[in-house]
Amino acid sequence: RPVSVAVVGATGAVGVEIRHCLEQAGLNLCRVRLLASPRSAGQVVPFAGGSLMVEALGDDSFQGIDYALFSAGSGISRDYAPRAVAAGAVVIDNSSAFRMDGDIPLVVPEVNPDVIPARPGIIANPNCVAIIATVPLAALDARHRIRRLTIATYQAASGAGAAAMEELRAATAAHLAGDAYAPRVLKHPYAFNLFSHDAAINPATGYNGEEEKVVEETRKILRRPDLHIGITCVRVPVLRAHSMAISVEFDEVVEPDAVRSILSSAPGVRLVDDRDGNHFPMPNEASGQGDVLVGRIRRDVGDPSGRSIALFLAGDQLLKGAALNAVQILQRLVG
Ligand code: A2P
Ligand code: 11C
Repeated sequence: RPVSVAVVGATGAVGVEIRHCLEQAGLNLCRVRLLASPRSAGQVVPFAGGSLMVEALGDDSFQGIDYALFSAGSGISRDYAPRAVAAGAVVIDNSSAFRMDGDIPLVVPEVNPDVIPARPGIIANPNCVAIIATVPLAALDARHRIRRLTIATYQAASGAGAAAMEELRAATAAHLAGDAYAPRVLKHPYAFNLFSHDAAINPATGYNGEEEKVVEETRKILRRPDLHIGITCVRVPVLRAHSMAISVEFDEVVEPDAVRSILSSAPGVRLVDDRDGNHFPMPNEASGQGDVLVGRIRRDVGDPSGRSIALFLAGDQLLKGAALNAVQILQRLVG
């Protein structure tokens, strides 16, 4: 049957991509409501060959809506997702508001679609790093149990929103012109620089909020609450794809060729592992792609036990890391 969908945060970096993914998802849509702040109300945007007007989010936004996709930050999700559910909608929430609640499913469709209940209320879309990492890691863990992960991220501006992407463009243009640029969105100079992720540091542990989310969410998605994960998250001057170096320690010695073979048929993964051409995953090639690019598969010789494999991967933060994953969840729900 035709379904009605609302997009909350429809003008944001992720919201724009949700619109594009909805256009391409092959769903039978009878109604699409685009919701944002009052600042954007009245804006007309193209959609599926026609146009739609952005409306201000309000109490009556969810009447007659079957599915509501939220991407306007945790505060808006906390306030409005329960109201959307009360109005009869199923919520797919891209914020971190509900992800670690025990009764809220945290879903990557290639990894754990079975946790979607028959009658869902809120379904959480995971953190972008957790999604991009778990797509290949789940395929490996299913064949050879993973014991420990050591992750270094190279995160794009898009994870901090449309304004941060604009800041990267503006700061780079100013730098090239020899002009001064005072950072407005992110704290540090962004052009030709990189810095520790902008989430606040937990003074007790020294880990920042992004690192903590990735650890907790990866354990929940993989159903491995015991998994040891060390992580350092860094923001790099890339527009929209996150990259990661991951060392995967298995319970047993696993050959790099076995890892390559598993990943070559893993859903949502594309191998980019050309040693002769020195061609491996890059954020510019991951941008606009639904698949996670994985390569540089080799033994991690830093682990003398021989049980560790090193990987490098890149995935589009706005697509698989956010909008596409949310729309893929919607496709599963609609069936
Ligand atoms: P708006 O564009 O009207 O500010 P991003 O993560 O790229 O910064 O996007 C955030 C999204 O959340 C935008 O669509 C933004 O709308 C929306 N948003 C921000 N504040 C509110 C609010 N108070 N009510 C509804 N939507 C909001
Ligand atoms: C980033 N991953 O790249 C963050 C943004 O948990 O949804 C998204 C934060 C989240 O900065």
